[in-house]
Amino acid sequence: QADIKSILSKLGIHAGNAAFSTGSHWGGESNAKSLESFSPVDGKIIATAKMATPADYETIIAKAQEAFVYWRTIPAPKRGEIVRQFGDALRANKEALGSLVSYEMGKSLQEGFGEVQEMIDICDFAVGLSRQLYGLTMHSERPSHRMYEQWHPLGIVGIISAFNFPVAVWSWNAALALVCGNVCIWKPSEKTPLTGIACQHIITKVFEANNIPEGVSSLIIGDREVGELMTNDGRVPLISATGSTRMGKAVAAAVGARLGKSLLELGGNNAIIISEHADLDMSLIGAVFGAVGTAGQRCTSTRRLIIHESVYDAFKEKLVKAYGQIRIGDPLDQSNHVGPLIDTDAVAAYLDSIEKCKAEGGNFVVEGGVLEGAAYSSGCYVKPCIAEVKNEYKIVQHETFAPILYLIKYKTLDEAIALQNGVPQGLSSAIMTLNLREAEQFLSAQGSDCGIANVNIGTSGAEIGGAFGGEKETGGGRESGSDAWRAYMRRQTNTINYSNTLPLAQGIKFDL
Ligand code: UN1
Repeated sequence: QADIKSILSKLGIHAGNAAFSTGSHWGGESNAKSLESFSPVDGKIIATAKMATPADYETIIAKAQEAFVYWRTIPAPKRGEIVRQFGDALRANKEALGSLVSYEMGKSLQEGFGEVQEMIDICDFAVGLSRQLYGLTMHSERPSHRMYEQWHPLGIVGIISAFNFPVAVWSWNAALALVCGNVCIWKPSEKTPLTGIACQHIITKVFEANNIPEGVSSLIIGDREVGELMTNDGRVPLISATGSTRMGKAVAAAVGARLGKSLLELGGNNAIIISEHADLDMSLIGAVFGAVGTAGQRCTSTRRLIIHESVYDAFKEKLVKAYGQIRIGDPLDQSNHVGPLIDTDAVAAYLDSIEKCKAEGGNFVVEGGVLEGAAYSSGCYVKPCIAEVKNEYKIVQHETFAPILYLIKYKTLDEAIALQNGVPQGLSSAIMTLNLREAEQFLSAQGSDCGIANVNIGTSGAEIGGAFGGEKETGGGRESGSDAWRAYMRRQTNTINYSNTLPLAQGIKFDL
């Protein structure tokens, strides 16, 4: 507890925190509603924050609009330099911020540090990118004409993030959006406001040291109402939202109704195919980390294992044995593998899914349940469990954000790929095989329909260098690496005539 206190004070978290920040300025109406942040680790209230009101929202938008007029004129490599300094500030705060992520969200300390590492990595990526916002040049069909395209910033980018990666997902969006010349408004999950406040303190110090005016990167604390103000607001050209498919559909409808842009990272229902040609020891690590890591609360968590009939029993036995070794408990204790679920609502959803699975005929080979006793007093610690199921069960088609792993048997690779694709979601997928033909078929156009498809790696733990996101109900957005930056910019096609006549395209004659 003493440790937590010093971490909180290092990161600028007080007992009561302001509702918003446009940079150095923190504000909010004093009579506004409060939001309490509970730690699922011990069930204690860590601190409270005020919730932003519609008037606060207007203050933030006004500052952001003003800041954009300034920020878009700063050369991209100079914006990159600010993001470079932000990366350094994260390096200096890695331990404190990673620990707070672990305490407020409940993931293991290793994963808390890993999350901050993803932030540092995306900053490095964005610094390089700030000199590589390339457009194409084209040859004009008309003489003495030149055509090219350039990429301009959009304006205000609204970022709505989820509790499970409370800080990294913001940074993937913010680091790219900022080097692209946008300003950002971030609404963190109401389950993890404090890690958001901590990040805002860290980035603000960097802006202050560089005399950057208010409003380039703002934070707004609130619930769905604040989110709706953003999604309905024509002054926010891009909304990047991470969360459930249900939330994503509401965001897409609101943003679509005003023909704005949305970038959606929604649910996954990720499977690993374990072929008869798999290295089973390696497969075991990928499958177990994928299923129980972050207590099954990653959008990339492994939810289904599609196992060849010839290795099914052997692999099941290995899994059951491995699940027997998993240590569940305080995530700040590095000897534990699995921490708590985010809250007791998540525990109720986990229990409900187990019941539904049983009702549909699921056979549990590792039983679930809620852990009891002094060490688990928050009521959020659950046992990772495993059930043998059919892919078509309703519950198997649904993403439950908890460590429930489904086993499905297959005979042919075509059948395995059809099972893997046979869900509404399309985020991450993997095959474990040492057979080249199988691997290539899985990666081909007849293979996985997901945004991420891996060979001999599990479904979770993607590196920031690739484009991250998925198809179907996952929402179609791509964040972080590759050319994901384009989503944060508008493309402008430019044609320049340096001749002394004005020929029309398509050979049209128009003489005056
Ligand atoms: C998420 O769960 O929202 O690929 C993001 C991974 C992490 C990111 C997960 N790098 O598992």
